[in-house]
Amino acid sequence: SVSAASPIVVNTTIIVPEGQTFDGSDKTYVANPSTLGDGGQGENQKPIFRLEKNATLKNVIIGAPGADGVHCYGNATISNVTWLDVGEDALTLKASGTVNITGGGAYKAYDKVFQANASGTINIKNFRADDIGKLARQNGGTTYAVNFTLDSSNISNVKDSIFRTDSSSSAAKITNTRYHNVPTLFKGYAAGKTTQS
Ligand code: DGU
Ligand code: CA
Ligand code: CA
Ligand code: CA
Repeated sequence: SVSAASPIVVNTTIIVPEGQTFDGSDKTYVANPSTLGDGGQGENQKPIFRLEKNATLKNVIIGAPGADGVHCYGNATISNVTWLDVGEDALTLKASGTVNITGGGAYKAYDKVFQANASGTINIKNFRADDIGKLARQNGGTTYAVNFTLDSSNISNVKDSIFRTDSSSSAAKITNTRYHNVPTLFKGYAAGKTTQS
């Protein structure tokens, strides 16, 4: 009989240096819960991957526990990355930049999938998400500008909203996307700052 390959247990955060690419070849990576975090809602868990500016992460499956997922310090390219069971959150923008997320998906996120803790842009395209709290959230109470876009995606079973901010200068745009059981697309945005088509 055949069996699935064992996941790769990550004991210390994998750092992708500035400008470099990490290609996971569709292998599954999980956190060591005793060193990175158990993937529950406790804060201050460590990421499985840390991307320095202009790094690329591609063809990676993140299993459980997902700990604090992926941290991006500036511009990043995220291509065909799937979070099977999002941990505390899936990906955080930690320093200003543009993150382009294409393909892949995120499942079982108790709260947030993508978290913006710095100003910038997060573009999400050809993405699948199911059983999540929010697709993306600008850090609560912050007033810098974050632009979120979502295109050609399929989002289902959302508890709160697709995009959420507390900043009157932030904007969000959704195009060509299917939803099922999504109560609210945009939460907290100023008038004129959202578009959907
Ligand atoms: O609003 O706890 O941003 O996970 C406060 C939240 C926030 C965390 C954090 C994170 O600080 O969710 O990156
Ligand atoms: Ca959090
Ligand atoms: Ca989860
Ligand atoms: Ca987090």
